[in-house]
Amino acid sequence: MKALIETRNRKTERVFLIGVELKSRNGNGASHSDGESLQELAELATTAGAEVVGDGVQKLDAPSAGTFIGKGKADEFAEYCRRADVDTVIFDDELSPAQSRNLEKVFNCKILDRTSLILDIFAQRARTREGKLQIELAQLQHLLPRLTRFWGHLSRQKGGIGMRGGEGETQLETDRRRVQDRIARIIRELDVVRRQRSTQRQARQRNHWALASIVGYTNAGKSTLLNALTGAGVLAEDKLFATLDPTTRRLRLPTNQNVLLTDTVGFIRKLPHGLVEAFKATLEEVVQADLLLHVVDVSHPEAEEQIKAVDGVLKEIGAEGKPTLMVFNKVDQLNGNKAVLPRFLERHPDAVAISATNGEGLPVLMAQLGAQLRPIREFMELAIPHDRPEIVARLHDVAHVVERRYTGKTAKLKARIPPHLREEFAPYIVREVQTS
Ligand SMILES: Nc1nc2c(ncn2[C@@H]2O[C@H](COP(=O)(O)OP(=O)(O)OP(=O)(O)O)[C@@H](O)[C@H]2O)c(=O)[nH]1
Ligand SMILES: [Mg+2]
Repeated sequence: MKALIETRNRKTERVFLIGVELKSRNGNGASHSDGESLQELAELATTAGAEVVGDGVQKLDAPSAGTFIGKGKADEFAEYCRRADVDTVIFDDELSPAQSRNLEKVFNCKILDRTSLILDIFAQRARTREGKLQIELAQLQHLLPRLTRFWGHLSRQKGGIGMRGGEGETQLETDRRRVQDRIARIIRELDVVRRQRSTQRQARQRNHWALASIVGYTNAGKSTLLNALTGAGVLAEDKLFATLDPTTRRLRLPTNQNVLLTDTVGFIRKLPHGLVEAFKATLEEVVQADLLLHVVDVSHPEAEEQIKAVDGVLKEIGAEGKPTLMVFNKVDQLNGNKAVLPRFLERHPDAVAISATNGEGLPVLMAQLGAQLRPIREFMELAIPHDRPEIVARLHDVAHVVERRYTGKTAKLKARIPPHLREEFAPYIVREVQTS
């Protein structure tokens, strides 16, 4: 699919960024300033290959239904953009299809929102078959209701205002149907790819090794940490969303415990819902993990907001409440700001402070990992009466069952139960078994 931000053009696309400061948003305790959010939008735009030539913020009670920002403000920004020779205007929030269309008329240039920008970056980054399919699906689903706007572009590019109208409408219907067909085909292909990956995962689980997933805000240092711990050689760079596809490596702790560590896609504020949906399968690694390592860039001024954003996405994918080890990364960058770390540690007393680049704190991190994984290594032997099939079913849902025997007075099962669910099965546990 064609990138929304044109990077192959002779000249770099010149973009102008627009954010709104909603009184309601700031009133309910959300403390992030929109200056910071626009700063992040600028990083996203640069990552996508654009040149940011300016930005503007409007304070509003509520977004306007027609043009998102006020009409007067829109005219003012449009005038600036004309003079600054801006190609594309990017809004920090998701616009409705109607708002994009109206704004396009006011600005007379391409209008994108935060969602399309993030989708565009993902599209540029996707490497694996599954990653590419997932992102194309999210893009097409975002595009479908906005297709008129794109059609408008096409006709203008061909120089024909008169080309809209009857012929255009037919074209649009054809385009819509093509997009819908493509969506259906991608869903079928994804299904095949995913079944293969699930087979691989089952093969891994037969090793009985504990699974830990590295999660965190984009650019927090997740890949750098996986590399430091396992020498995985995953690409780590100072860019947003450097990683899209999960990588799993075995880590052997000094205590000889084995753990499978997975590094995966980073999260961000206002992550498009469609994208989370599309990536749910990739993020299954996270949902199935026994333990999460939540990596935080503590040297970032918005670190606390980023933690909340990550928690929000974890909840959205159904991974809330999992045992989590907080990892405060980039402590080497705190030199000028000694008060930051104690403040964070006060709020998250079990966190480990590390630097993934210079290795500081890694031995402590590994010791913590070992301690948190110890109970996960243990298999429980359970005896469940035959008249309680719902308990057996529940066990298969939430635990990792490795042996079952249904003969005799009770069903005998051997399973690894996540520590936070152990209480529930306590009445049926007859014995703990150690494995390594
Ligand atoms: N100073 C310092 N920089 C670090 C540290 N850890 C990672 N970085 C840098 O932070 C940037 C991002 O690191 P990555 O490991 O790619 O981050 P990530 O969380 O995998 O990011 P995405 O895959 O993009 O979500 C890179 O430039 C790293 O070199 C650290 O402990 N200290
Ligand atoms: Mg990464």
